[in-house]
Order: sequence, then structure tokens, then C-alpha cells
Amino acid sequence: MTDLPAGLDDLAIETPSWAYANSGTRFKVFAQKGVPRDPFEKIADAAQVHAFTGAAPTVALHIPWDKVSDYSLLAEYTVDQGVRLGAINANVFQDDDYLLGSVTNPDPRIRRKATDHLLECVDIMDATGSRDLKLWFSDGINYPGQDDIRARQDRLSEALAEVYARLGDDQRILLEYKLFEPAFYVTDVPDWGTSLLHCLALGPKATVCVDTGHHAPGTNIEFIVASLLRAGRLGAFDFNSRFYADDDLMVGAADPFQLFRIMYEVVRGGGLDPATGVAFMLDQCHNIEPKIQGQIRSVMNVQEATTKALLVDAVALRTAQDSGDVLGANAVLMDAYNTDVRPSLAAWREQRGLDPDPIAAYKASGYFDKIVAERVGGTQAGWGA
Ligand code: RM4
Ligand code: MN
Repeated sequence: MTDLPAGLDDLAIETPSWAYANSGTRFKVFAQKGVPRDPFEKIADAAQVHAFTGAAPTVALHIPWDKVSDYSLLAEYTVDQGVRLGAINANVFQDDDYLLGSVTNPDPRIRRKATDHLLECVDIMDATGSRDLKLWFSDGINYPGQDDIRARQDRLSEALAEVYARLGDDQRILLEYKLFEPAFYVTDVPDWGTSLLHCLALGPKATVCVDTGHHAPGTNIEFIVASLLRAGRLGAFDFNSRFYADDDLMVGAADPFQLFRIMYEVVRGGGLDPATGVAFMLDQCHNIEPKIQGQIRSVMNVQEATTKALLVDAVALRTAQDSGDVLGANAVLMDAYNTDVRPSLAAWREQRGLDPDPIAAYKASGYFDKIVAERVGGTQAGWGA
């Protein structure tokens, strides 16, 4: 068994409230049994992921999906469950008004409405004690000439500046990017360059969120991670994996080697140190698999990749690199990747009073049967795709 690398204890993974709700594709949302009917039940499910992994202490909210009348009450309930509230995700992509965009819409009334929602999210952060406001804009255009590309950037920066000015000292904007979809010709924040440009213009409390599913096939995501960390502007990850587009499958499922390469750059750049403020969040939808188990498996996948990244022999790697030993350097990295870290992680869990096999322990706990029996009636949560 490999010795446990130092640093693993620093890894905290945030799970998204929407992962516990019904989801699907634009063709069909399949309802699952026991799915939460309100934000409280979503948090209870998220607490299970933390209880069995010991590594998922926070849960992100999405507004208005998780709208409640009293956010302090929700925050208290969350703590009672053994977890804490994390990032607040704004939603300016599901209102009929946003047909032609939200903060970049040519209509000033609609821009005002969208910006007001973002400001409302900061109010919620004040009540929940959240540090991060995650912004993803579906804004863009489908046809050349449809709107003025440059004017849309101006409108975006105006809205962002207003929200930035409203942030408290310890609050941040995480600006997410996505290559395409739902806009097909131009997306207003399509890539890390655009996100970074806006963040640099805003100031130090604005950082980039890298959603691993939001790139063109073949994009070297670890390069982006290394560059953003170097610039001090890597705010967060939205982890998931993709085979084709924005598949939102479990992180590490499609390409565990890519996840390892990403986590290696995180380790290399000091991003595991909580002081750098990098948030490790999941942004996934479990359309056909059990949701809580899917989240547990995802947390384990990130832990495995991180442990392997921590095992890279930095001295041997540097020596090989400095002496131009191409294959030797590559071998150092591959040795770490090819290590079976599952026994080490099982031991790590046992040392913390956790079951070495979180999935088996969760299945044996009876929680799923309990929520299936209890969650009868009401309307299951979902995002109505
Ligand atoms: C978007 C983006 C956001 C997420 C929504 C549900 O594609 O990834 O982070 O909040 O989906
Ligand atoms: Mn995302």
C-alpha cells in the first residue's frame, strides 16, 4: 500500500443541490424515486455524501431553483445536517424575457431585470454566509449580424461592474465560460480568455470558473488551469466529464487521465492550499444513475486523481526535466498515474472513522429506502429540461 500523501486532507469538494434533483436531456427528464421536493431535502441528500466520504462539506445552491423564504433558516438546517452552504449560482437563463440574452440583451429593461437578479443573489450570500457568486451566462447569438458582438461585451462588463461593486470584502465573483449552447454562433463568454479579461477589468475579487465540460474536444484543460493559477485567477472548478458536448457526466468517468493531469497542475500550482481559494465543485446531472451514489462516486474519483497527483515525485520530475530526459520525466508522471491509490484512500477513510467503501456503506445504510418511503406527494425538484 502506498503511503498517504500529505495534502489530501485539504481537498474539499462542493456538491451541487441540483445533482439531487431530477434532470435529463432536452428529450426527456426521467423522474427517479426518492428525489427531493425542496431545498431542505436536497441538503439532507448532500449531507449523506459528506457523511460517507468526509470530503464534501459544502453544498452549492442555484437560485431560483433553491429559493426559500428564509435563507438563514436554510443555512442553520444545513449546519444541523453536518454540512455548510457554499456557492450561490445565479440563474438568468430560464425566463422568457431572456430569449435574446440576459445581461447582454439589447433591451435595457431586460438587462436591468437580469442584473437585479444577480444583486439579489449577493443578498442571499449575505444571509447564507457564502463567499462565491457563480455566474454562467447562456447569452449569445445564433446568427451572424443578429446583434453587435462588441456592444454585448460592453453590456456584460457594465452588469458585472455593478455586481462587483456590491460584493462584500470576502465575497467573490466566479465567472464561468462555455464554448457554445444554447447560443450556437457566438457565446458572450465562450472561453477562459474572455472570462479572464472581464475578471482582470473588475478586480481581484473576480476569478474564473473552469467547468471541465465546457471546452471543444481536445482542449488542453490542464494548460488553462496552470495559466489561471499562475495569474492568481483560478477561482473554481465545475467538475464533470464529457464525451461529446456538455454531457455533465460524473467527473473522471470519461477521461480519468485528464482529471489526473488537471489535478497535477493544481498541486503543482499550489491550488490545493485553501489559502489560494480554489473551490472544487461538482456540476453534474445524474440522469440515469442513482444520484447520491453518483455524487459519492464523483467525490471518490476526484480524491483518486488528487492522490495520484500528490504522488508525483517532484524532485525526480524536476531532475529529469532539467536534464532533458524526455522519457524519464514522462515516466515519473505515469508512475504516479498508474499507482493504485484505492487501498491508501480506504486506509485514509478508516483513520477518520469512515467506512473504507463509501458506496457500499451508503447502500447498506438504508437511507435510500427511507427517502423513497418518506418522499411521497409534493413535486419533485428538477430543472425542467
Ligand atoms: C450550465 C453551467 C452552470 C450550471 C448550469 C445548470 O451549463 O455549467 O454552471 O449552473 O448549467
Ligand atoms: Mn457549470
